Amino acid sequence: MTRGAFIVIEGLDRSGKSTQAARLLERIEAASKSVQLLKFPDRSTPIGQLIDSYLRSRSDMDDHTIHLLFSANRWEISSKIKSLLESGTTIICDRYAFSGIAFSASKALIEESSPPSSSPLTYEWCRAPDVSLPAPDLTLFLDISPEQAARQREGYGEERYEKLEMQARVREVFARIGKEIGAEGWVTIDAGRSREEVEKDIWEKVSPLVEGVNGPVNALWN
Ligand code: Z5A
Ligand code: MG
Repeated sequence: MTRGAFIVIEGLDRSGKSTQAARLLERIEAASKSVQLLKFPDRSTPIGQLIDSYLRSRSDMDDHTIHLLFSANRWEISSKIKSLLESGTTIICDRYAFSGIAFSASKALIEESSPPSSSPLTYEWCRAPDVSLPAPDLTLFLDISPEQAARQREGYGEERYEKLEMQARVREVFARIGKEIGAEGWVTIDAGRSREEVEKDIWEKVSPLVEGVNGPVNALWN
């Protein structure tokens, strides 16, 4: 018995994740396969609304608290993810736990973290709440330099973390995560090119998984 594939799209801000997630959804639907698009943060839930308010700088929160809320926002949907995969549905997920680590762990090295945290968030601390979530079968990391994203992509700079220094640090933490996951589960895509070129590379990696994946849904970092 095969199950659906769990495909995550990660990347820096404005790297084109949502654009590519929508295109991938269309492609898989066109192949008459069962597929669902998810996005984190999911701003529609009560936890997601707290996160939304924080990201828009309408409220402030301790760095640990907001980190745990991002994780809780994934846990509240984790059993749905597992049952969709087991019922044969492919999931495309626009950001996941890797964003959680990359953004929170980067704050420790950025002086402007607000309000200043008495105990800085380490990489290991940031990873812990997401251990045992459903593990992606493939993560596509859309890579673009923060400078190019800021210069060329609309909407940059509207939310809390969209500052060059922070984004450069986030890119480094993502690189560390990619190394730990390994080449089989983590693919870096050059997102500084046209939408069509990026889409072509993504499809090359995803199309073999769309027919289904063997074996149970793995647990993240277990
Ligand atoms: N965050 C966190 O801290 N902890 C967590 O656990 C999670 C997230 C899950 C909000 O995320 C913030 O939450 C984010 C991380 C943090 N930090 N910040 N800042 P979000 O996913 O809700 O953010 P968003 O508002 O959707 O922005 P985004 O994801 O960064 O954008 P994107 O999806 O990567 O890009 P896009 O919307 O597809 O494209 C941006 C623009 O560029 C748009 O006008 C496109 O038409 C254009 N575009 C796209 N592709 C191209 C190409 N190839 N060429 C030219 N133009 C393009
Ligand atoms: Mg997006």
